[in-house]
Amino acid sequence: VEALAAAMPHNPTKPAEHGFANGVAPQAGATAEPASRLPTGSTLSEANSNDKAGTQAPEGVNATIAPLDRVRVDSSGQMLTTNQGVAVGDNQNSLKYGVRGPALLEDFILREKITHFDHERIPERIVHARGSGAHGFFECYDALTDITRAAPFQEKGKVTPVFVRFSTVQGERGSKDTARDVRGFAVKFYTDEGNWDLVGNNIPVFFIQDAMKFPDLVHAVKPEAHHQMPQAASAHDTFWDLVSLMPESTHMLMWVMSDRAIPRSFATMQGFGVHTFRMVNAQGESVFVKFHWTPIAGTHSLVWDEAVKISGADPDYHRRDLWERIEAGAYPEYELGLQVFTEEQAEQFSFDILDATKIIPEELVPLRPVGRMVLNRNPDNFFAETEQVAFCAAHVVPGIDFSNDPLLAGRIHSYVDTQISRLGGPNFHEIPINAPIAPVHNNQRDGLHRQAIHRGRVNYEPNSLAGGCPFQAGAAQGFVSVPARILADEEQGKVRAKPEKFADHYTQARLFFESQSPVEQDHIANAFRFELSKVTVPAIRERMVASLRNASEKLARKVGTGLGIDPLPGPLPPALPNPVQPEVLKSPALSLLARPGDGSLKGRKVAILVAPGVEGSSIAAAQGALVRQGAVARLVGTRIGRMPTADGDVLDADCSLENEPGFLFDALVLPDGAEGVAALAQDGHTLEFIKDQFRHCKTILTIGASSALMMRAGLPVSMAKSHSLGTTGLVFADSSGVDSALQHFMAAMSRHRHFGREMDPPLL
Ligand code: HDE
Repeated sequence: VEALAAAMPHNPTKPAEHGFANGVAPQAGATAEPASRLPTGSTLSEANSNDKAGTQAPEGVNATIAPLDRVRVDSSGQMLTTNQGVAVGDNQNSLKYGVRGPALLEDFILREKITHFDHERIPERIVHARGSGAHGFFECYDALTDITRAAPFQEKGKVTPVFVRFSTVQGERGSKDTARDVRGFAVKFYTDEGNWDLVGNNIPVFFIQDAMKFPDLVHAVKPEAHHQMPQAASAHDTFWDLVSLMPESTHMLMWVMSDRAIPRSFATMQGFGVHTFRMVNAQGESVFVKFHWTPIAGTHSLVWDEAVKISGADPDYHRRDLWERIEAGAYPEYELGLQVFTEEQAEQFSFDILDATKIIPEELVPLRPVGRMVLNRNPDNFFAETEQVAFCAAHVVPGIDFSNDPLLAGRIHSYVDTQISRLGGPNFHEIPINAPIAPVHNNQRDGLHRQAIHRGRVNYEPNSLAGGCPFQAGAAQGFVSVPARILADEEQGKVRAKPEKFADHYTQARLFFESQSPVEQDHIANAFRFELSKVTVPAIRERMVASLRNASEKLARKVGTGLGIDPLPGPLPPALPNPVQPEVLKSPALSLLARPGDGSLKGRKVAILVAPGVEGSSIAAAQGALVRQGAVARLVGTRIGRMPTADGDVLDADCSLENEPGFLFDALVLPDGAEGVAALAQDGHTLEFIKDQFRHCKTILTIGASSALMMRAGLPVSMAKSHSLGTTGLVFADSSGVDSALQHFMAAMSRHRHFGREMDPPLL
């Protein structure tokens, strides 16, 4: 404490607060030096060069650590106290008049404890309630000063700390992670010129074109108003009623019915800013941009049957995956890419760039990679960080600006508004996770829970009594809006209407569907079938199929057949019968398969089944090889604990067939050893385990005696054996050939799934 007091002369208990480095207060009336709280030189050491950008943050380190240290609490070795710092002598018994007598009102210790407890919950977010967060950093590949003066892009290798929150949209705070849903992908950049929030999703388009419809959309997709069901699911009447009446949602429906809506991991999904934004350079020149995050691990998703099962066995599946990847050093990493285009280009496009239901195909405007983001640190406290973080689409910094997208306009209003009630007043920007690294000085004062103690009598501007401080930054440093022209709209005056191209609801829905691989198309059709089969009103199902006919006859027919709708209803009359010819009819970049990633096994989970009497040496070889590749290889036993192997060793199973079922793993190793295999065959969980792995098209290595397990599970072993090793994702080995089989197994694993095995309905 003494050392701290010496370093922080002004207020030893609240150092470095509210923008003054080292806690030193300004002299009354003087101009405060704007102090950056970033570590000296926000560009990290060139000594850590890598082939991408020349710089890399040291593992496990990022620049938000130091600023948040001032509020971190570590109670180890400390005495228990009240919130007033009074030591508590007895934390077990309330104060009573005699051991059997009444509790006394004067027990301020009990009352403080219970009162605090009574208020420990805050309202959950109205959407995106379920979320998981991580700290990290963004590193710029090259200076982007030609197009923007935004702080993170000013220097090659510049590092900006970030906090990211991933979320589902529909479900409540405690709902399952693997619901079919859009995922939020919200990034807070703590730039040295203020906070910039890129509050995006894992899907680049949205259901609606205008903020006016957002409350209706959310009401319709949330659990139904009368009985609050279903939780975290869009498969119900009110959602499909609304969207079938709102064809502008068709493109988005294609994405949410695709496997994008059931990602394997937050580390394997893309992120998008969705709206068109602007970037502005120091000369005030602006270009339009779309923001894309691309996962280095590739885009990978679950299959529906797997997602449903996971939601029962591990509702925290994505949260756990994110946490464990970071703890294990398999840091999720994403590349930021920009689609940059001019207003003149935008005017020529067949679609309107202000319409959030449209993408710009990458074949039309290619992605320009500009930096990478690494998530390398788990939060210390879920509530303080992940729950209290407040993102806002309006938080931009000089160099970033908005377009006139009417959906974005509504968002610019909504976030702070909702946070005022969720976080209990207008001062939530002072909560540590929300506080910018850049200093904050203004005359906004007071309000609930104000933390800053502003000095002096001046709380207005202009003033002479405080030397005019805080003073306006002016155009050179301050935020200046782009003086955008509004094209040809001057004569229209105020209208409640949309541009004509907004009415083309189907061209890009078709583009998306046509750009998918056959497997992905099947999954989209199956998802429509599943969701609509849960709709109880036949007219809603039929209207949806009628609408789909405008996007794809093939899809509509498949969905109709799956729902027993025969003959198909006539197509819904489109709002724009003759839309402009699109530039691109097929965009391979829209397929999940287009981004297989680096093929790394880092963070992938492999089950090695064990029972007393399995052969130990091949298991050790498999575990060692997988761990060396960064995979998580777990011994899944008929029970947990130690068990002898056939070759005189001892294995320690850290999970069991019962507590970690097969669908929680990315791949499977089945052991050799007659006695152990016989024990596994006795347990019905083993066969379920294998069937799920097979059904979900995962890679399976079968060693020696375990072939019997495959037969017993009813798998077409002879078919698989006749294929060359690995092409079906089923690899067989006898104990002598384990090493080469392992190489095939790991190569097959890097392809994630083997959809050639998929059957609808499944034969097993
Ligand atoms: Fe949001 N959205 N949104 N949204 N949104 C919220 O803000 C809203 C939209 C997104 O992890 C809310 O603090 C409106 C698009 C994410 O904390 C709320 C409209 C996109 C998150 C809100 C949209 C998003 C939110 C709820 C239509 C992708 C979670 C709690 C005009 C670009 C952030 C909160 C987090 C959260 C409003 C549409 C992304 C109510 C009015 C499009 C990732 O303010």
